[in-house]
Amino acid sequence: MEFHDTIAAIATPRGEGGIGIVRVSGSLAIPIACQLFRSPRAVSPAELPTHTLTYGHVVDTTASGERIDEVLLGIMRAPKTYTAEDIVEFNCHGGIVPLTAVLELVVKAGARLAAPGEFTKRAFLNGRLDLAQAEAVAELIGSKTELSRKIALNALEGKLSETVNRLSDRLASLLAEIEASIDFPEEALDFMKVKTQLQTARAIQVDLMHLLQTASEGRLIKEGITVAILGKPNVGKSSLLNALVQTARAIVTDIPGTTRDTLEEAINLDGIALNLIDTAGIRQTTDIVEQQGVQRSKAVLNQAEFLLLMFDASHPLNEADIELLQTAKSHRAIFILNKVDLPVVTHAEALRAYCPKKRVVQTAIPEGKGIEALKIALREELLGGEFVLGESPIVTNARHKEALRRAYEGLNYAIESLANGMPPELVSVDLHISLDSLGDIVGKTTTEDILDRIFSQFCVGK
Ligand SMILES: Nc1nc2c(ncn2[C@@H]2O[C@H](COP(=O)(O)OP(=O)(O)OP(=O)(O)O)[C@@H](O)[C@H]2O)c(=O)[nH]1
Ligand SMILES: [Mg+2]
Repeated sequence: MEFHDTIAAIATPRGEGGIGIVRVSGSLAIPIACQLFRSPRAVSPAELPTHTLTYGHVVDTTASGERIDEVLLGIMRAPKTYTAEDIVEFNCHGGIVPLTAVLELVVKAGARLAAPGEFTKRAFLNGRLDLAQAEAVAELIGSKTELSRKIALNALEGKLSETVNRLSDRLASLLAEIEASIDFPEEALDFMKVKTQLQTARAIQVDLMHLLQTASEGRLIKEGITVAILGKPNVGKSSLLNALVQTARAIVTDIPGTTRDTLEEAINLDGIALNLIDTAGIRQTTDIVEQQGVQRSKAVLNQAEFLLLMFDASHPLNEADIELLQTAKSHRAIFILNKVDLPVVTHAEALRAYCPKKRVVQTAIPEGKGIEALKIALREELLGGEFVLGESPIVTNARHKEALRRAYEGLNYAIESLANGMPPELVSVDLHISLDSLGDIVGKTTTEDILDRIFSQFCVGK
């Protein structure tokens, strides 16, 4: 097998830190430690118990015998290690010079530099993690919010793989049953039997659909979403941005046309990364700078994934308001009726008359009124009402989504064929496609180049 050589890398980020780790995995890991490590008690790493840390020095035994760094040596013997191979970790001082010096000695002693993600790839090839779990390692490292961390950890612990494997098992038994009737053609004509198979296939399809549907929430949690605040001048857009980011980020004045350019700020809404955009108030204007701002607002209107459309309760709706209300129909949006602390001229009903289905949240920003309600409404709109992160897995990875989609499609064809009394050979072909696609997620049927592509996106040392 290709991975019988010993690999090494600096496993901590480049830069200065309290400690930095040179990680070595493979059959030479412990012999290399024996060659380079000296402890005051003169114990050889070969004699050290597994999963222990030992104080000592890394010494350049090839040349002067010079001490290179003062370290703690971590010894972890196979198979209960990250890669399921012998691992040693030199916990050095966290600077690039000592770390590189130690790494060079390790390489001189017989290890080779690890490619990005190669430790995790070994964990996968040695059967310690399946592919979905291995990918969760990268997602955990890259997670930007608490929620994405939880979902990644969930997947790393195998929750997604379990669900996928259960679906695979059900598909495989159905497939076995259908293939059995290839050899016994009279069974394919057994109407009751086909009916039961059809029911089984449909039940699997429903569960597959549920898992696939989590992908839109998954993408949202992983990548975040762009939310734009739009409205006529002076309705309170910048005040809202400031209230949501909890700092005086945007300039607020009572002069209409204060905001001239779009302004972006990232916030974390209960685990969803929001990229909030404040825009220039939309109106007809002769001011050249403001005209450009209005152009940008209109571009944002078309690009943002979600809109917060603001209206002023203390004024009647004007032309700009009505234009916004009309464009809102084709966008995901919440209406905000602001300034309800002033005598109210425009009521929520007036907004609903244009878009009966959109939510209306009433706010008085200087008093903080309605801000919490808006956050709740936004979370519900983005994630769907009853979203709670429970035990069930969420699909956050585009590759998994695509594989699930193929699995769903294959099953769908199989169901059509079954329903139309097609021969079992035909049904079987589509079921195989579906089953293989599920296998791709956990890496049962994944090709070498796809594996390479997945692991090359990891950082070196992981
Ligand atoms: N009474 C009251 N005044 C508000 C409220 N929200 C904002 N204001 C005031 O309305 C004025 C305009 O607020 P901004 O946040 O600058 O409005 P804007 O929509 O960003 O305006 P432009 O940038 O000009 O498009 C300021 O004087 C705010 O203090 C509210 O809920 N009630
Ligand atoms: Mg503004």
